[in-house]
Amino acid sequence: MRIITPSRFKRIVIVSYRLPFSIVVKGGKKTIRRNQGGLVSAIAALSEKMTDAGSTELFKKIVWVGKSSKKLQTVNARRIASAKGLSDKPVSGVANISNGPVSHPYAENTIYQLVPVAIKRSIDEKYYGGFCNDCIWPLFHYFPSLAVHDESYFENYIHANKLFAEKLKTMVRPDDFIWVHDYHLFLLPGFIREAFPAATIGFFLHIPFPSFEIFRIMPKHWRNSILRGMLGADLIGFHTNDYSQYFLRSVSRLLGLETTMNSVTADGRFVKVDAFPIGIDYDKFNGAAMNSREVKEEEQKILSTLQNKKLIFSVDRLDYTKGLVNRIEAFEYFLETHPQWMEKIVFNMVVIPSRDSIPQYRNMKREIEAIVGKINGKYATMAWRPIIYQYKSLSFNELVAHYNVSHVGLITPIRDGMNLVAKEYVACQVTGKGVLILSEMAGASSELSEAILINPTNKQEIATAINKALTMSLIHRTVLLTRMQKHIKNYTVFSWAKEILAGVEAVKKEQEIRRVNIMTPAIESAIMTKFTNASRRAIFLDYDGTLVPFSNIPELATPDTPTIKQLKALAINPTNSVVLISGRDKNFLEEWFGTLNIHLIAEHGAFQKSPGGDWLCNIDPDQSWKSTFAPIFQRYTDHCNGSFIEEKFSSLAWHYRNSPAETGQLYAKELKEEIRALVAHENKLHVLEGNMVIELKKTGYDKGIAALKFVSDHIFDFIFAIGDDRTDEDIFRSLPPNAITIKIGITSSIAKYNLATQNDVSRIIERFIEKNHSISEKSRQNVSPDGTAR
Ligand code: GDG
Repeated sequence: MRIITPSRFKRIVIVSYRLPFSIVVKGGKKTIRRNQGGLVSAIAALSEKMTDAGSTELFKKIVWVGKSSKKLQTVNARRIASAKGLSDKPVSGVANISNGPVSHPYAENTIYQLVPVAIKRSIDEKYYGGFCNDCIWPLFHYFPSLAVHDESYFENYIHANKLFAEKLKTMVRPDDFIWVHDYHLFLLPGFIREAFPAATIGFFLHIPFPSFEIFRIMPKHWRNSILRGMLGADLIGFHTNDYSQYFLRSVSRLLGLETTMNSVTADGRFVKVDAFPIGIDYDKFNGAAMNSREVKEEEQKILSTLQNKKLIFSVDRLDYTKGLVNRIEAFEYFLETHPQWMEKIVFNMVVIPSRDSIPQYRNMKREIEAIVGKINGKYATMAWRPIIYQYKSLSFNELVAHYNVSHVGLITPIRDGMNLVAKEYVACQVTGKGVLILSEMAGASSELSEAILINPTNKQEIATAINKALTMSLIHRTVLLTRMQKHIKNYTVFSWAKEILAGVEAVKKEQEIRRVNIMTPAIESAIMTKFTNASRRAIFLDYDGTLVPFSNIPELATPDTPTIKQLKALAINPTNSVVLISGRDKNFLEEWFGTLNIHLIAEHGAFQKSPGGDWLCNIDPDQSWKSTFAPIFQRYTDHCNGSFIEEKFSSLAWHYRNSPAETGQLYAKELKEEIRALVAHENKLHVLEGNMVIELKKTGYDKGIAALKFVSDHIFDFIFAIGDDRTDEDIFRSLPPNAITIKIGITSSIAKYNLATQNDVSRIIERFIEKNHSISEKSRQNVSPDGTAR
């Protein structure tokens, strides 16, 4: 993919729950330490290494908005003495503003402007501890039974998101790219959009987005607010295609919005939804494994304790999503079923301390310790302890050393958004040529298909995989690693960030093309003036969704008396040519409008009739094609509840307006593809996509062709067209540039203006009618008593 250097933005404003560093107090001395974790590592890498000219500037001054901590404020106030760039090591830095935004030289030549958001402890407990950790985290990782649904959690979640929004309101600039991260801030894009309709907002979710059946478990007002909040962004990114499809499905099913494979239109705004799998700074890990003296020293330490035994390594945060207990049990099962590896294998399991003040996590830690103790007690010999369990963090050098010397990377989360450890493990394989065993439930498995993929709850599978990894030939291991390394070297964290920036830039352009231009009173008045000043007017009116509300049962959508009266009144002026242009068949139009002084165009232009004239057919009357396609349409009707077929002279239409939104859309896509493939090689038939309808019709005519022909046959100085359907886009496109085209509904269109609802149509026609009266009045006054013009 071509990466475009973003030019639209002057600043990146990152918003995440946590700021990227915290204060560490050791021996009375305070230092600043970069926080662990995927996001911080990713952004730090970007700021340190982005080499592309445009992006470098952008990443040299990052504004980061996050929750403030008491300690951080104290340190700022005391102005810690300076030191140089900050990598993983604790280093002190300069905090140059004690109150409000804080600048900090975080990495060489990079200024991080830190904007703390103050969140009271009582709110944070229910917001972060409650809603984020006890509801979203378990639910989105497919542990619904652990999810707590407490209304006060959600209230505090809204409150905290608003605090972030308030802070942003004080500092956002029009040329900022506001990049909101993760599940702590689902509502924030919506709040920012409300305050700054033109803002450029990206949202990235680092954890999985669950399937619709899991997501819908949340109370209706929570889940709808979350979706609406996310849709405030211009671009919504996930790690995998599955997550983005699950999100779109939820949007379609719960909000009823029409979606495509990678976009949705929300409140008339085009929103891009796509997969952007996060990568790592490959060269940093690979380079350290290859060349770093410190890493080599760490490796020696590990190897000296190993005494030629094979090493299995894992590192994760203490969390029930990581499959820690299952993993240990699987290792025990491996020992039981593969006794030949006794005393020849060591499982080095590092667990990073996390949330261990929470009882659930404390219990998990105890459970792990107990089971490790049990296994070691059962199998250990004087010379061998099967599991080395460490509950601590590793330095970068230690981490790389562990990755590089281990023969197997055993990464088995029950669910994981991506899992960067898997990628880092692969990047660090420079000497040992280890094998990656990876859970198929980690996002990373979509990319690392050369790993041995396992089901993390199946100990038999894991045990077999360990044995396979340990007995794999060097050539086989090298081939697999080389392929994976090629991929992660190519798609790094830098590519990830650049693609997101380029993506958001592209969305903005797309939005400009599809911009919704809402009819204001001033525009409406200008149209009325043009109407009055014109001497020959063509007025195109669509029927369903325009003259009458869109109905689930087309037969019931008949015009009421006021509408008929309006049409009569509008057509009374001989300088107005009123054209009712519809997809309906001619019998329907004849029945309701046949006696009016208006033009009728039926079946999208297949038939037409002038006032008082006969119906003319514009198409070849052959009907034989229908026998091929009717059975296909019928098959879809049988499978998709609520759908039905409408047969017209010129077409077959399959309506899904009464089907469940998502099912209807899915079948519509399939039907469209199936019949498109069948008609691809001949030019007699054409597939048309309307509002909740797929129509197969003869080629050579459409509403656009009919409208254009109509205006070409006469001379008009006022051309007006209004419609709600996709087929009306043909009219808008084909009419001359001076035509006034109006789309009903706040959705993107090539029409010049958008009218909010169908209810507004009768008001506009009424105003035309009023102008009619004043025009006739004027012409009456301009005519002498003898009938000649004055
Ligand atoms: C989310 C999603 C997604 C960990 N311990 C140490 C250490 N780390 C570094 C690793 C890695 C990062 O932290 C952890 O990466 P994960 O991928 O596991 O991500 P999380 O931050 O837990 O969470 C996850 C990620 O966001 C990115 O989008 O992949 O699915 O849950 O970089 O190396 N680094 C050092 N010592 C440690 O002890 N030096």
